[in-house]
Amino acid sequence: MIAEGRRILVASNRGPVSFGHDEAGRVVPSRGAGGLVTALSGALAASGGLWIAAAMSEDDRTQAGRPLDVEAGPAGYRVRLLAFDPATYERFYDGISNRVLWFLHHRLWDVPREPTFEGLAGAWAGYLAVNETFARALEEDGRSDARQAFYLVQDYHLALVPSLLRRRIPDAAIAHFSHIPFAGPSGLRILPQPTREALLSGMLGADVVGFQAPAWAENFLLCCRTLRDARVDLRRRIVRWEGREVRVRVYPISIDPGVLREAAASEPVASAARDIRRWAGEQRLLVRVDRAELSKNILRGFLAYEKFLEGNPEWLERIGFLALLNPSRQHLPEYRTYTNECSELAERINGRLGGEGWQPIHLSLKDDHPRALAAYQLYDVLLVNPVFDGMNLVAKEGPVLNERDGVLVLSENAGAFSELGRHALGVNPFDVEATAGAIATAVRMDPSERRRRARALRVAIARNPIDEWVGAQIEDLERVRR
Ligand code: GDG
Repeated sequence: MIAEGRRILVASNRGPVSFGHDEAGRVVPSRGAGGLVTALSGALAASGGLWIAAAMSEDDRTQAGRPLDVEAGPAGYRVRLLAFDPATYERFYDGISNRVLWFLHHRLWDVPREPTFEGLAGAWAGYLAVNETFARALEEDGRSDARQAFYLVQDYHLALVPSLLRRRIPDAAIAHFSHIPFAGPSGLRILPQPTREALLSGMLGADVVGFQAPAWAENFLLCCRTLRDARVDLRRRIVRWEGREVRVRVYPISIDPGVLREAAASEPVASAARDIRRWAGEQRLLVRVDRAELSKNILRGFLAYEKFLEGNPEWLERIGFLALLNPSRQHLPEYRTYTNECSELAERINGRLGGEGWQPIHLSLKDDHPRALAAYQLYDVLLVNPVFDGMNLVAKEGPVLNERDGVLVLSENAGAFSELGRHALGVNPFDVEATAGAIATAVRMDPSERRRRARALRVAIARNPIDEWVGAQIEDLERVRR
């Protein structure tokens, strides 16, 4: 039983419900179906807990402040949305979270040119203000039973919440979890000193600081060594800070195969599968499924496929690349430019290597989850080559649904590599030639080897059930309390 007698309070930027409006103009809720919602709902419902999140749209703002009830199985939990002044929220969300912290931890800057940090102080003030509001809301909602509450703070958006909450409730039980990678000391040194120290000391307000993979935990520990007053025990993964011991731990997030299979059994998925089969015909199928996101390394993926076709012309017209990209952060110029570059590169390759009746790359740029699930069922090779990625759930979802003993080509820099790398074909995501080589190895792999690897991937994924992620964090918090 998770967190017996304890209430769980979750804080994250994006919540488990969002609001839109129907044709009649009525505000209607929609439940988020993302991995985090699946991972947390059970524990929240079991503890009668509360999820605090930001109101991200105008419709969300109409629902802010009052408690909203969310059903989860037989029980349910409450959600509270926090509304912010739009300019402050923009500084927090784009100014710092998306454009500084996301870029920093995924190493997305073209460092000879960027960053220049113009306007950093103003943006940071917005980031601090939003983090303060979250800490205050957590305190207010947990106050009646502050000693009995477990606070689970999510991700880089809320890196300051642990220390801000600790100031309000000195003996609170707090865990912070980063869904993304963590830059090492030399990467972090790109940030001005006060900013990077605020970030580290913010996270060190927690009792438990969690990451998806050992490499990100190590990077965090190494960064903490740069703080004058921190004592870091690398072997035991403990940081002594302000008279407390902070445990740095690895909690690889998982997926729920049952929920995924149920979603894949729907008619929209069957219809998308028919569509893909029609397009592919007799060809083998190379698939990628990603947000149209800089860190996912889509350009090098296309270049690798081009190189593979050039080096192995017997595969022309015998393998098609289906790239399903869900548009993301299109209000940011970097993302619009990158998405355009992806389309242009696909067009160039199609123009060069394609011909009458055959296009090597089919690029789909839309939010179409059923199509992604259908593509998982049908791939012969799944390319997951992010430059850096906290975990990457596509690498776990694909093998669970795949029906063709498909081969996973997986970046060594995805968090998932530490769990799945042995059964995948690992690639250095920067090495286009090596990625082309991995595609060649995958398409030539003999059926028994494919079957063995596909099975091993499913076993490795099943070995880490989804409840484990939150369960292990709660156990560690309980240990700290004792
Ligand atoms: C962050 C970290 C970490 C796919 N197509 C559509 C769609 N999907 C779903 C997939 C999958 C999810 O989107 C993508 O998950 P990832 O883990 O790959 O990526 P991030 O969004 O970058 O997530 C990551 C994760 O947090 C969890 O901790 O693994 O490392 O970066 O579930 O099935 N969803 C919708 N439309 C699509 O067209 N709505």
